[in-house]
Amino acid sequence: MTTDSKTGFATRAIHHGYDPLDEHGALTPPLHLTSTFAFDTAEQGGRRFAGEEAGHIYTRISNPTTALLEDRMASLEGAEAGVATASGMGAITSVMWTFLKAGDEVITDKTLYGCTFAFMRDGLSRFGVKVTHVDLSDPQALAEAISDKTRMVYFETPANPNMRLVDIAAISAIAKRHNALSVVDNTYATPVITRPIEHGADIVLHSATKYLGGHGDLIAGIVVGSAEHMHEVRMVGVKDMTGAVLAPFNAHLILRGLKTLEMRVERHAASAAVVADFLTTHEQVDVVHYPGLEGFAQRDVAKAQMALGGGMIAFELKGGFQAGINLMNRLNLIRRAVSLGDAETLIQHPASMTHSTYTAEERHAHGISDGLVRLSVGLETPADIIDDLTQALKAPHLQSVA
Ligand code: 4LM
Repeated sequence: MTTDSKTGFATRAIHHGYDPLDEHGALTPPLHLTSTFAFDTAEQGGRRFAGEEAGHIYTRISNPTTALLEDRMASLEGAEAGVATASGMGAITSVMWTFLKAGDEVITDKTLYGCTFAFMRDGLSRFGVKVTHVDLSDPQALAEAISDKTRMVYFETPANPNMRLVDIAAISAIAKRHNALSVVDNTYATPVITRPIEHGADIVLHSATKYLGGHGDLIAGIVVGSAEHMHEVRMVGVKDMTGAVLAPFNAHLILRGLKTLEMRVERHAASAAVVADFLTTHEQVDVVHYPGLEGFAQRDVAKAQMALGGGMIAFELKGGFQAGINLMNRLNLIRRAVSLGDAETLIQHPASMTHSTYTAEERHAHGISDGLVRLSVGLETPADIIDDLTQALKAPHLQSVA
């Protein structure tokens, strides 16, 4: 179906880029499980390689099932084009290896997902790219740090795991004035809540493993942006530098996930709002970081760029680190697992799990406290999630920990 920007988000998530009548009436888009594509003639193969004729060549470059996902995600993010990748890390590294070279600088926020942080510290730096961490919740700090060498400004909002927000419009405007690309990891918010390109960002990427897939059954990533940038990411970052191409089967599963993205994210956010309210009033809880709370430190930024508070909550217990561990061990319904955005509510401890790639000193310097516990609120009945937290927080050993 041909859709435009006036067509509703959910309608585009279900129909954009596909007409069943083109495929024998098949309501569900076909899954093209093929690694290569036969050419009519040798000359045609030559023309496709030369870029003189459109058409698929080899699935590491493009595939019809994956292309539909790329078009649909571009539509949902308000971008011209997209490139799907084998993982969120594949999306991040493909973008970096496409646009950065030795001598360039990346300015990034202080808080990043653990493996993104490790890639920048141990990967990019080995190849002569300078990585500078700046507190991007303060646009003035970027204005002071940015220079002619800055090729890219990279951030997550909300940031994993502490929920700090970055004002996309303010940061992208400063990047643009210095000819630097602004790249936003929109995994936590999803385009249901925030569409960074509408706020001036150049490139948006996701771990599609999370809300986009939505069912905890695959690993994937996606990048969207201008057609020109995406052509470069495809032909340099994915095809040659990382080879991090998405399997068509996983593209098919993500297309299925996208059909319910809007309603899932709305439900995740509605439940998270109730759970966050519960946590703020609980006597064992010291601090709750959730953008939907009136008392959230960056509530003005949340209101300007987030349609909903999202499904992720970070909190700390009065008993600190050990109380958080004890709470996790007492839970029955809520699963102790990394990842996020699944139907199941998941809890994890960033300092010992997703962010153990930081040293203790780095976590301290980058605002990731040891006592922080992260909750990905799932799609279960909210009262059951709260009941599980209530019984676990009642445990006597939690109360006795000082
Ligand atoms: C986690 N996160 O936090 P792949 N960007 C963000 C992420 O949270 C992640 C990635 C990229 C978690 C994984 C264990 C904001 C991952 C990387 O895992 O490569 O799809 O995405 O629990």
